[in-house]
Amino acid sequence: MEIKEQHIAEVNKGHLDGHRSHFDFLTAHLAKQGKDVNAIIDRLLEFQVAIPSWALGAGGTRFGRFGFQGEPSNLEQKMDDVGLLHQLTRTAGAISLHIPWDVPRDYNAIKERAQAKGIVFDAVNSNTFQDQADAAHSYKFGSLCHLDKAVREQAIAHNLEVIKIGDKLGSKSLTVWLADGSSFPGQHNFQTALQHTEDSLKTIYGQMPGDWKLFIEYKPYEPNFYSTVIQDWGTSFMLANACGERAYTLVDLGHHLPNTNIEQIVSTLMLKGKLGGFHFNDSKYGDDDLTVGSVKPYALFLIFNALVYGMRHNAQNPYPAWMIDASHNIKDPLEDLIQSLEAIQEAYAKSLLVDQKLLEQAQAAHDVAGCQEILQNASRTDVRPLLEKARLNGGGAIKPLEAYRNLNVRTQLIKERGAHSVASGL
Ligand code: RM4
Ligand code: MN
Ligand code: MN
Repeated sequence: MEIKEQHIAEVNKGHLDGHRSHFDFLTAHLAKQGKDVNAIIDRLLEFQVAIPSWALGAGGTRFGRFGFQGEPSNLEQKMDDVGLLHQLTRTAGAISLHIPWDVPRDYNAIKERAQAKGIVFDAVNSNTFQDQADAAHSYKFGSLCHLDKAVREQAIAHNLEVIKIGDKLGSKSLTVWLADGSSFPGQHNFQTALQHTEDSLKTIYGQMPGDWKLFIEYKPYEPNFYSTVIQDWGTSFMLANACGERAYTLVDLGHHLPNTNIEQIVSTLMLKGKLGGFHFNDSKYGDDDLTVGSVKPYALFLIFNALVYGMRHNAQNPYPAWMIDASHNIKDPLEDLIQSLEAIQEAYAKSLLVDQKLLEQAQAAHDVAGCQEILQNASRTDVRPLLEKARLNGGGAIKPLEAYRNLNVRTQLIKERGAHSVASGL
């Protein structure tokens, strides 16, 4: 299915007046504060977030999965879904493939499809947390950390294969998330597990093409419940340093114990030039993979504030690879992704409003209340008219979720794909 430009323009019509009056009001207000609204709108349009290929179907929990009608059942259809998201929001111009869930069959056709939709291939993700039917060895007791060399070699070979696949599509980075760890005390020798992981990652890194980056993701627990080999940013950072210049830490918002100060982690990593990638989601308890901004929008704003500062001041840090990493248990995946994209843009726009000079002055004067005021002034601004304007300029929908519903996208997808299609993924 494709949405015609003219159809988006038609659904936009009903919102144009409202948008204009909100936009003019906000612009006048921000102009008084010396803010360049157009520059913010340009930044918003530049900001593109990758959609992971596994996020287009219904998610699930270990207790079950409730399917969703009209799910994409192959990579082509998943790309079509990302294309629809991008058309409506103008901010989902990339896809991140998970191998072996989404191995392309016809590379040229896939590349052409992506190009036609204005989508690029971002980081590719390896999977050594599930056993594959044709695999000689099991990952039940780990992959890159495994005691048995043959298992480590199989996991290394898989990562190299993933790089090959990504290379054919124009990806330039590999994300490694390991489930490796132990579920019971005494099961692992921590030192051996870490050393094996480091050695395996170095082998992968050593065979990556010269213009590729390696992103090392961390997570404190799950699926293992006693220990995880790469449990925190410090371990990831250490491993990235051990690998080399083009190895980086990847921060996933859900991969922290409750109340962790993620904005501080982001700042530390960017200062050291080691923040390579970022996975968006929200959570209440752990790796809940909820809609971005649905539970802790102020925390998201504070994190964005640190990211924006880093992007401005840390030339030593590469531009991070952004991806949504969420699961949509009981929502239409596309509706959920639209909401996440909106929340990301909102937090980004608000952080662009922070008066960095004033903040610096307030910090120097130890004006603690003043510092908080500056941040809150930005975060309390309703920036949605700026998002709407950015989308309008890019040919997207003023209200993407409403447009998605009014254009009956899901009904159309069900007609095309049927009610019982199932997407690959978790
Ligand atoms: C993990 C992690 C990875 C993602 C898998 C599906 O918890 O967040 O990034 O690839 O889930
Ligand atoms: Mn992740
Ligand atoms: Mn996760």
